[in-house]
Amino acid sequence: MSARLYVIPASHPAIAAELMLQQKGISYKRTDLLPVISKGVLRAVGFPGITVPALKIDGAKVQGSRQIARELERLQPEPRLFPADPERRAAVEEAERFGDEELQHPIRQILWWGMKRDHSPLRSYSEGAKIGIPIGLAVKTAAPIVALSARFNEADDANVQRDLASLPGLLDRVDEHIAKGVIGGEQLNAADFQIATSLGLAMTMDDLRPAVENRPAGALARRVVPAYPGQMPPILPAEWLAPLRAD
Ligand SMILES: N[C@@H](CCC(=O)N[C@@H](CS)C(=O)NCC(=O)O)C(=O)O
Repeated sequence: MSARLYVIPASHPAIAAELMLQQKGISYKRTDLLPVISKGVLRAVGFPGITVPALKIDGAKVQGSRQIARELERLQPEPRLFPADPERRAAVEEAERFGDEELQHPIRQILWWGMKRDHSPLRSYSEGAKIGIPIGLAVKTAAPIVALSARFNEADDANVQRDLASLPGLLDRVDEHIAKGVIGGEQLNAADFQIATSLGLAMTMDDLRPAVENRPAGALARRVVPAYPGQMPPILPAEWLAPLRAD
């Protein structure tokens, strides 16, 4: 099987796709892309959409972390990413949907808001990436990329304050999925990868880590992505973090 995964370094759904390839034991090559520039590259290599993860596998082009999970399961059924039992599969698919549609984006918006205030953490998120230019140069010239990414992801004050207010509820739902055994079981499934990578990215941010690390959600993230790249020092206004402290 020949596979090439297109990622943006430290992108949470891209790390989810990479971990799923690894769980399946499928060898792959990785192309690291800078945000914004990624959109043009993905189009140039023939993907219909503009986001990572994007996977070329045996001539097929698959984009989106959930679509990639299904294509990997189709191409190589074992070890399974989705349970065989229909009821358990439905629960995993619902948890995966929650991870993709509800948890993933708030974390992304908070990160870009922070990057907009201070670009310097970008270097830590790009650790080990091969983006075609030295990381130091990329960081020095990152201002327009960060500004465009923040705008593309609507990482404005109002949205980020709303994200922070919703975060305790989202974390409770993760813990409920763990308590029910939908995620966090012996064998990791597609929802584990989808959810734990968002939690892993959240825990790279000093402002968010205390709200995540000491609960089942935090333990799941450490298990699935023990070395998530990146570190963002405290940057959010203290009053915006009140919903997290009250939890
Ligand atoms: N829900 C999609 C989201 C993909 C997505 O938004 N990816 C971001 C990176 S985390 C992206 O490619 N953004 C384009 C950019 O930043 O230029 C998935 O799970 O695949």
